[in-house]
Amino acid sequence: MSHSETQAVRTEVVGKAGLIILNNPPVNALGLKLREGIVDALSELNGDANVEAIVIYGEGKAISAGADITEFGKTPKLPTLPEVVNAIETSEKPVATVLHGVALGGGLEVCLASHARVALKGTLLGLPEVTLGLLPGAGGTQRLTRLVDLETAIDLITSGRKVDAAKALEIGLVDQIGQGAPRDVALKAANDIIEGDLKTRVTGELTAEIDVDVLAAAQEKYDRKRPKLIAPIKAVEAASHAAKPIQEGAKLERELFLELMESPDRQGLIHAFSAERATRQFPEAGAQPRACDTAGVIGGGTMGVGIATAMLLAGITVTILETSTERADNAKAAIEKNLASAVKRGKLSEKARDERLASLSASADLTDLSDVDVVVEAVFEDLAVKTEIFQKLDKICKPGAVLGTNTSYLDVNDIAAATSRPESVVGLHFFSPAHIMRLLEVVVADKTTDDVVATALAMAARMKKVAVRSGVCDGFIGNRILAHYRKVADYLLLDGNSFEQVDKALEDFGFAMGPFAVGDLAGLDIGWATRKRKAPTRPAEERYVTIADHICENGWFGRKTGRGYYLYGDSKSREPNPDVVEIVEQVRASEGIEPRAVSDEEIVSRYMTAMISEASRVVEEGIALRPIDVDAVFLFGYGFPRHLGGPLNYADRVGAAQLVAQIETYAKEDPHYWQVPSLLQKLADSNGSFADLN
Ligand code: HSC
Repeated sequence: MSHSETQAVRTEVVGKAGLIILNNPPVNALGLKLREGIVDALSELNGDANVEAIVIYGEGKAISAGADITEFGKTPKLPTLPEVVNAIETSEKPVATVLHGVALGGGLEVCLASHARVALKGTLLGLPEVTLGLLPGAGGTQRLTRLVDLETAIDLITSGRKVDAAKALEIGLVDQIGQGAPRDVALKAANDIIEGDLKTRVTGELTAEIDVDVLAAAQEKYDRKRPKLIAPIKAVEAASHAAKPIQEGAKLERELFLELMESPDRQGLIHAFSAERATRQFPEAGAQPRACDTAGVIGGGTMGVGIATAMLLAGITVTILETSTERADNAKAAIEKNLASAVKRGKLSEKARDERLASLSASADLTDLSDVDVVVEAVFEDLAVKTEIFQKLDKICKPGAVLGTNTSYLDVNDIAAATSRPESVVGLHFFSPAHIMRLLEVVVADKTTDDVVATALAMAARMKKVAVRSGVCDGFIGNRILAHYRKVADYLLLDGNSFEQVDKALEDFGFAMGPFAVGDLAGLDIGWATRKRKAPTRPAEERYVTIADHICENGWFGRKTGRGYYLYGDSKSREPNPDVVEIVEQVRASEGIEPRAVSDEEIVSRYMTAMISEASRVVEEGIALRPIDVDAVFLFGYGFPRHLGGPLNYADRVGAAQLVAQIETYAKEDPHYWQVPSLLQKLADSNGSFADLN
């Protein structure tokens, strides 16, 4: 047995087997050290007369998650991944790869260039580059199309979808399913190759069957999609070259990859990927979390039911609490329905569903929460109701229980003050439907202790939520910013644009739905109640648009009543509500407004500038830890277009100086609303960016 070592790649010779062992935690990303190591290892093992077959496998949790994302945007260092992949494919001695954990992007491309692939059960394989605004740039589009049928290849390349090992075997992406530790499977694979039991072949020498109709259908599908993302379209173009000799096709693929590297979509999508992970860095993250194995959820409305479902799905034992046995049973039935739908969608097995249901109980007796680790109160947004519940919980719950409130705007300090243990009280602001939406705002009040915050983080991780730390203010990070920029849509409507034009301009920009359509979906009565609540504190100088109030006075609350800004019939399409058009005209006339419609571009500019302004204040005041936390809130809770990276990532695209200039222009009409936030001004003066503050 011979042995040589580099930091990230080791070789080992066991009998006639030459092993290349990847060891670059946490996910064997193919950074420079790994790329150099693989090329050196191949050369060493090819030169070793004892070696008859070479097998690559990974240590840790995966064979490889692909190219090292942190190297993107920096000067590329040799060898490039396409060169590594080429060295594997052209190796004199046969090379197999053992796949475990995940084989993604460049990680899968290494496997595709190998002469045989053995996957461990449960391995996930995929080319997710499009989700980062890229395409597979190390031969993925060329070799996948040679191994599996074109339709399947195009689907995987353009969707970024992952398949498990069993499916990969079925479609011809891997040759065998292995059992045991990656190292044992690697030794067996080498032996099988030597004995002729595992066939090897050079993928690049196979022929890809290119059907132009399949390519055209895929192009058309992605051309039609809104927002129109360029990565899948370019990926199809790359795949169209797969009938050419491998070196030629791979070169054209690489050129398209490099083109995408320069695109703003790529920057935004990678920022979104990082945002999901960056938010885990809380100042309190190092504290020892308290237990969170059992929970009580108070309130069996949509929110409580969603929260209870999310907890059950995470393996937490839940008691759902309501004011009567009947209501508690209804809530339980609604949770059962959510779990049934998870089974239907293939997210949960029937066995797992039965196990989860066995850990659900419903009660109308608050004392049943005496022994739970965590309570989440999700009742009506009324401070008096909430404080009464917390006073009772204080008497009932065991010492050390975490007491969470799902309030979306009330002062968590006031709620905490209702107890003798404010240190255990934290805001846990879920987004509806809570078992689907990934965002959880963790609202840290003045006295909340670090271990309570760490418990919220641990619970969020268990529920696969994106937890974002927020300070206390009306609406916390998300709803506070929303309350500010949403007014712009009403101002645009009052001043002369139609609500359809505002919606359409913002949908063309990238939002799934414009603000008026969203209002109809959420229920216009919700905004109405908020406006009434805020009326006493509304500054006299603030412009107030009464259109939505008039719509609500007619009992038109949007989709749930069949009409709001739009009319909703049986079909999914929306028709502008002529009565609302009339209301708009009446309000304009009564206020003496001469309608003046602005361009789509200006609609987007005003809306985004308002959003960025309030987001900037939220960072400046320390409500959000960093700009990237604001981005995460909008990406995971408010449907912000992922390719735009979040409001403050988008702000850097526009530039602080330009944003300040826009605010100054708009302020000429409405100096109360349009004010330059001092942080934005500072960035403009110093030529800085929000990215510098992350
Ligand atoms: C690619 O491969 C391009 C190639 O086609 C061609 C390029 C060559 C062209 C050259 C032309 C000249 N890199 O998510 P987690 C980190 S594009 C660096 O928390 P999980 C992650 O940030 C790539 N780091 O764990 C985190 O760091 P932190 C295509 C990466 O178990 C830590 O690992 N590949 C990384 O929930 C743990 O990650 C993808 O898109 C990477 N590639 O999920 C896969 N991947 O601890 C992206 C992860 O500091 N990755 N990290 O926060 C994933 O989907 C998930 O991370 C996993 C693990 C499913 C791998």
